[in-house]
Amino acid sequence: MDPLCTASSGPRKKRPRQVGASMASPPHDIKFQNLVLFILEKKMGTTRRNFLMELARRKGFRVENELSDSVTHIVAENNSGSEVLEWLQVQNIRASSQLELLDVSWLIESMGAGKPVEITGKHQLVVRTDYSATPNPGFQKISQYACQRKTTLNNYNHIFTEIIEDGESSEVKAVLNDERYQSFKLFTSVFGVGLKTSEKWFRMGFRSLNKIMSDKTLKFTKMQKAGFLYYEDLVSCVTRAEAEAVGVLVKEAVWAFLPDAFVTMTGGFRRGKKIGHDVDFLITSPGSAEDEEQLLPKVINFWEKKGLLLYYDLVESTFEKFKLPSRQVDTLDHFQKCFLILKLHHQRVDSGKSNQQEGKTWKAIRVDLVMCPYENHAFALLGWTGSRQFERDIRRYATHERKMMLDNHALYDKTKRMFLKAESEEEIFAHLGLDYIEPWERNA
Ligand code: DCT
Ligand code: MG
Ligand code: MG
Repeated sequence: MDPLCTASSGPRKKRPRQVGASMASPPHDIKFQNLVLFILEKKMGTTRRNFLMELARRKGFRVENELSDSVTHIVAENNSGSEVLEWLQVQNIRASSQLELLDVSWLIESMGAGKPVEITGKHQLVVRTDYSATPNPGFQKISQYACQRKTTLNNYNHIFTEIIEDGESSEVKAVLNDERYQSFKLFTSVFGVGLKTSEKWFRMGFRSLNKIMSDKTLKFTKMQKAGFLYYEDLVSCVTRAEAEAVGVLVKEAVWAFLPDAFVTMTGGFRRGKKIGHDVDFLITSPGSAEDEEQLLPKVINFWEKKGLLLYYDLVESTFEKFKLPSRQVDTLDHFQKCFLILKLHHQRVDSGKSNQQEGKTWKAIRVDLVMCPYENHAFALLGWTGSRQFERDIRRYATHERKMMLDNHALYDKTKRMFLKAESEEEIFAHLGLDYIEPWERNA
């Protein structure tokens, strides 16, 4: 049994019965095996800590009495991240960079939800990055920002996504079995179907894609029609070999019209992922603005003539040169872009083996092309490399730690009241006073 309230509080003499009662309570089943919590008593007090520990355990969380190596999340109240780190230092505990420092609001929300809620910036405790003030040189500071951490693909701390992808936790299994969740997952797996449409179909009583597809009363967008038509191909992930083959197609088409253009594979594949849901490319050219504007329409036309174009949506640029970067961390950029489905013919080596449909010699692949002005290419590259979490964090970092504004187009220094130019991602990191993080270390 896991005895409660013994770590730092010591036995309470005044109300022994209350403590004794909780100590005698039966052990609770741990529902979230990959999460090990430690609740900090400092500034919270013994009574509240005991109460929260007991409640969290009842809700299926594993809560340790003492801080150990196995702890993954420290929960504190009225403490900043820096204060928690100082406390750890005094205890002579070396914090691993994987440890999450969270405000008690995260625990309370999680208990309310009956499962660990997604950790967002509002839950994460702020650590001031004043390295000079660190008395213990061996002590490793943890940053709440992914742009100050190196997150490779084999990183161990993907607690939530691990749990979710492998479906190992019983709580997650319950969620996964939920009818509404199942339907939303199924419906949104169709290209062009978002939460709003899923909600509508669910409320109309639909539970399967076949029923939806064969319903005569429903109207589908062009995007959804393509989504249904190429459904099997699009839900099966794009492999790196396929991504490289698409890269050859993209370069061939782009260089036919703009031989000096730079074509870079971005997104998950640039971060070293072996599979993806699409293949993303950034295109830029030092040439004229007119050439730039005409390129994507020409490329589309080129593929259409070759019979490779299954679907496209060309979004025209709304980019304005001296517009301040957006304050929102999740906002979309203004570059010209094209969302496509391309027909990728199977390479000779694997023909016949990987495709299920008899006689089909190609696979439909989702491709994103982004065209940016040459002087913005470093910002666009940083933005389109992701991960989304990394992008959010680096923007938050720029805003809160540097009084700067960063988005996919530019970096603006609010103190100096000027745009900071960059030719490369390294220069953007340098402007932000950050150590450079390689693309394959941005898998936050
Ligand atoms: N991005 C962006 N603006 C958008 C869409 C995406 O800045 N409108 C950024 C965020 C990550 C990157 O571009 C690539 O996006 P995705 O292709 O959606 O994600 P991914 O990381 O490549 O993952 P996947 O392998 O599933 O495609
Ligand atoms: Mg992608
Ligand atoms: Mg994409």
